[in-house]
Amino acid sequence: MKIIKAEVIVCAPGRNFVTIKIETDQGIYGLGDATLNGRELAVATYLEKHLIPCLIGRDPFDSEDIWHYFYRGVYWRRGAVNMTAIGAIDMALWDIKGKALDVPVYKLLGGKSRQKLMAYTHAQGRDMEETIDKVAEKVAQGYQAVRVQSGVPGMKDIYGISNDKKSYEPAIIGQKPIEESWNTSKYLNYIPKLFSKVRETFSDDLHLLHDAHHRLTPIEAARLGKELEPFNLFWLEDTIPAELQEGFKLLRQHTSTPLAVGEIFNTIYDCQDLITNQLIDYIRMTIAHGGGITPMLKIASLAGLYHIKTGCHGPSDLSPINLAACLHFGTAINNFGIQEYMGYADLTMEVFKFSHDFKNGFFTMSEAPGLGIDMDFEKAKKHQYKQAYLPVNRLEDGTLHSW
Ligand code: GCO
Ligand code: MG
Repeated sequence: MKIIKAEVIVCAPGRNFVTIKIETDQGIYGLGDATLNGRELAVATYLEKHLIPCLIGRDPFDSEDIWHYFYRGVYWRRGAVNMTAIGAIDMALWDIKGKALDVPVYKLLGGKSRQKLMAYTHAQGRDMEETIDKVAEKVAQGYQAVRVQSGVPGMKDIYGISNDKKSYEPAIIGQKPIEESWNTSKYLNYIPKLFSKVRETFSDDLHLLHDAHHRLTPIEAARLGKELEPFNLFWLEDTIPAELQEGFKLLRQHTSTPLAVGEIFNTIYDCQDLITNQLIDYIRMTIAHGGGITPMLKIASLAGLYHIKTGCHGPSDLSPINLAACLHFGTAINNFGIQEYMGYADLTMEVFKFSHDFKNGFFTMSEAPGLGIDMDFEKAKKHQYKQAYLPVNRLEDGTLHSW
């Protein structure tokens, strides 16, 4: 089998998405998600100008060699743009392999390690009351795991909260990022009170998660982790900036709250020390930004040695193709932990066809060959890309802070 053509589809059904479509001489095509929120065109151009020309003529079954060809072979390594492009190609190759053999991808990765996959969703409110209502809504929908984010008294904009009550979309259309502001002390004073109320309102069995979005110093994160211990979180995510790996040692010594990190990592080298030193409990890298299914299997194997589980990043700013790839991966590996799932806009689901079933907080896999996804290419064309940026974040005195 040979790859004869590949194209990049940039479209915006509900929001911007970048997709690679790889076509073979046997009439089978594969799809891969290449969306890197706010930097979409960099990945699209890298794919079009540099990677696709070298793909033509290759056998899609040689996915391991193709991966190394684009990783080692280009000399320049790592980085979000590079790894997202390689990840999209790898995803599409596994899709082709599954379709060619008429099996779902998970069967090629190790088969069924579980019958269903638990997902967590997001609940967010502007204040404590609204947040509790939102958690109740998600519980009523059957979710057993809910990420809880809330507006903080005395702070105007905050990560994860939608001001217009619609579903949260952090990338704002425009020529420049909008600016948000932040006050760590107000946040740290409020979050334990919020979780105390949430735990008091809901059963002990409800899994609660929280994302600090890289905004704390190690000692601040240690205080938060410690103060949240009585409320028994499933995980506390991205407390300190993820590149500050030394900080995790300090944090880990202070708290038994489980820690999750990795959504901005893109290679095994970003998490190797965190895993081998047992400084985290969940690795949150995702298929699209982590370089594809091929390297993610290796990361899961390394993590498995240390009883660290996966919790793949799965926001609505990655397409349903990435979600499908995460589900195949999560089905096949032993150390699946949980899958993030925020749902998608209706427009998104009109363009992306997704065959896996979701009910009461769990996914079950369809037996469709490949990744079990497809795209309406004609409809996709109707929704044109518009430049959008993630916000930047400043402390109240104007100092630039992590968003
Ligand atoms: C999450 C993430 C997202 C990111 C977003 C950036 O845990 O789902 O933190 O909300 O902010 O994916 O594009
Ligand atoms: Mg996050």
